Amino acid sequence: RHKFWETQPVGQFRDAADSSLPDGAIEPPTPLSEVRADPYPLPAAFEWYTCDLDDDALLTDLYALLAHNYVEDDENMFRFNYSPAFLRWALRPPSFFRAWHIGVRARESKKLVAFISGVPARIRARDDVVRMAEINFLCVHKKLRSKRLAPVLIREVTRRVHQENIWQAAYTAGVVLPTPITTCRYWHRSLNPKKLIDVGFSRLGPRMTMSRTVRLYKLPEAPLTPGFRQMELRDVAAVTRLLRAYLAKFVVAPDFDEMDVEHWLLPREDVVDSYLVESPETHEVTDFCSFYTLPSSVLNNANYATLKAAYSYYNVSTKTPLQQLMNDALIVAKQKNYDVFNALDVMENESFLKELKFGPGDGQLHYYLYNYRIRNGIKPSELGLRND
Ligand code: YNC
Ligand code: MG
Repeated sequence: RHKFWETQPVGQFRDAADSSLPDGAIEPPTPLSEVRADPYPLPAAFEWYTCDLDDDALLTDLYALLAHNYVEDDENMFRFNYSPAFLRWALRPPSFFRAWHIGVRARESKKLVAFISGVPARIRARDDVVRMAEINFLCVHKKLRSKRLAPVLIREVTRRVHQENIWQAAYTAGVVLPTPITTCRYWHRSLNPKKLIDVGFSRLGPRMTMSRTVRLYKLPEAPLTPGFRQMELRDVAAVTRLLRAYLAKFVVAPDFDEMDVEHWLLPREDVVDSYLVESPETHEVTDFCSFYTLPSSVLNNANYATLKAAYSYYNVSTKTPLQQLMNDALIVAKQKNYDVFNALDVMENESFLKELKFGPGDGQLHYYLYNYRIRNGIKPSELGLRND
C-alpha cells in the first residue's frame, strides 16, 4: 500500500506486534564510499538546484512556492504562509549544510517547482544522543502532484544526508505514514475571536453572543509575573542550563548547546519570541517561554488575507507555575496583535491547555524518525521536540 515507504528503513506497520526488534538504528550505516555519488534522476524536463538562501531572488521564489503550494487544512480554507525571514531562520541553524536545501526547477523556464530541506540536529532518544537531519518543507507544485516526485526528493535528501555520515532523521507530517513515534493534537487559544469567527477558523459557541465571546477571551493589558522580560543575548547561558535540565525529562528531545539556543531562541522580529522570568531579588533566571510566528493565508475571504498565529515553542517553569507563565505568553502575543495562539499537547502542555481556554483543533501532527526504532512509540507528553 505504501510502495515507497515499504522500501525504507522505518518502522513498518506489519512489525508493530514484533517485540523482539530492538530500539535504535534499524539499519547500520554503510561505508561512505558506498553512498551513491550522483543525484537521483529526475524526469527530463526538470533539474536539481541547490538553493542559496543568501540569494534574495531565490528566497523570494522559495517563499512563493510554499505560499502557493504548501500545507493547507483539511477544508482548504487556510495555507501556511512562512515568511522569508522564518525560512532563513529555520534552514540555517549552526553548522547547516547548503547541499541540504534542495530545489527542483523546470529546465526551460528555471521556475522552482519543488523543494525539500534538511538541517542538522542532535536528538536524544532515551539515553542515546544521535546526529540526525530534521527534514521539512517538502513541497511539490500543485500542477505536478501524484507523479511520484516526492519519493525522488526524499531519496535525494537521504543521499545528501548520508554523504555527511548521518544516518537518522526526524520529521513531522499531517498524513499517516509508517510509523509515527507519536501523534499530537493542535490546540488553539483565540486572541481575536471576532476575526477568527469571521474567517471561519472558529464558530460562535452554542448560546454565545459575539460580545460574550470577546469577553470570555479577554486578557490583561500586560504580563503579570514580576521580572517577566524578553530574552537577550546575555541570557543564553542561563537559558541553555534551564532548557537542558528540563528537556532531560522527556524520552525524545533535542540536545541543545549554547549555539543552538542562541540560534533557535534568541528573539527575532516576527520569527521567534522568547521571554524569561528574572527573579527581582536574586536576578536568577527561573522560567522561560517562547513562541514562533507562522501566519496562514486565508483563502477565499473578502475581508481578510492572513491570520497571524503564534505557536508555542519551548517553555520551562521552575518557580513560576507553567499556567501563569503561559498566561503571560498569551498576554504578550495579544499585545503584539496575534489572532490565535496554537500549542500541541507535547511536553507538559496538557497541564494548562483547558485552563487557559485553548480548544482542541481537528489538526493532528504525526512525529517520525527515519532509521530509528522506538518500540511501541511514546506519548505526546514524552516528546520534547518542536519543529515545524
Ligand atoms: C509526506 N508529507 O505516502 P507511498 S511534511 C513523507 N511525508 O508514498 P507523490 C509523503 N511522505 O505511500 P505528491 C508525504 N506525503 O506510496 C506523501 N508522501 O509509499 C508519500 N503537499 O508521492 C506518499 N508537505 O509525489 C507516497 O505525491 C508518495 O505529488 C507519493 O507529493 C507529496 O515536509 C507532497 O503537505 C507532500 O506538496 C510533496 O502533496 C505534496 O502528493 C505537497 O506522488 C502540500 O509520497 C505540502 C505538504 C509535506 C509537509 C514535511 C516532512 C517531509 C518528510 C519526508 C520524509 C523524510 C525522510 C527522512 C529523509 C532523510 C533520511 C536520512 C538519513
Ligand atoms: Mg508528484
